[in-house]
Amino acid sequence: MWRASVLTILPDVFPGPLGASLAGKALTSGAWALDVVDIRDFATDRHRSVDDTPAGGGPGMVMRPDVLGRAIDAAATDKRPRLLLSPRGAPLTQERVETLAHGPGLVLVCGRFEGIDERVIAARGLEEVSIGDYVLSGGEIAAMALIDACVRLLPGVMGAPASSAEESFAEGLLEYPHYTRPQLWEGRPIPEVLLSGDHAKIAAWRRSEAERLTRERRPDLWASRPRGA
Ligand code: JD8
Repeated sequence: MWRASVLTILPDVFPGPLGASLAGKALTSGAWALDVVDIRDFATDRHRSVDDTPAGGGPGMVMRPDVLGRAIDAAATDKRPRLLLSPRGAPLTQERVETLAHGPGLVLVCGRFEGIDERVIAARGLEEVSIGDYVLSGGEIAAMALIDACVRLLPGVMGAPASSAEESFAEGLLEYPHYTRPQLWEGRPIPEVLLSGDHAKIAAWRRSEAERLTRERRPDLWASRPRGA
């Protein structure tokens, strides 16, 4: 079974939103598993310390390599990828998410404070990944985002298995606009083509809207969208 092991000093925040909706039902029904490891359980002093002052001085605190190393050794004896959520990591992509969802699962290390001791990254073979160019206060929310992105791709988790291949993102496009009833809301109608019953025409309209939105909002995605071989 696909398994995410999350190492954190905030174990109470999990499963959080991963316990709700389709991911939550799939968790309850055993389609995937979540282990939450409290890093503090691997501290050895009376105060259960996980952090210490930065070598060389400077602000904040740094997570200790000895405590984190023991937590990783206890959580991960298998060959799952070990990722460290970090703002300096490689940007996470849908392509990477698909690769990770096809594998055995993940070991995710969530840092806090100023970050973690550099030596533990090398010694435990952690690969740094980032969920985007903005600064969070720790890795937990990033870990949840990554797990959510993977779990929704697992067989039997999403409602409609056909829809992921069709998703605009797979084609390097943003989503087309969606509408539902009422047909007229606050003076705004649903585009007439969507009420026509002409499925070829609807598909063509959606495609052209997805392309227009991608050109306008994400010229970077538009320039590098996948083209048929
Ligand atoms: C983990 C500590 C905060 C980071 C000083 C205080 C991911 N895309 C992302 N943005 N931010 C994170 C992230 C931030 C984290 C930690 C992930 C652990 N912080 C630190 C360095 C600068 N602040 C992230 N994935």
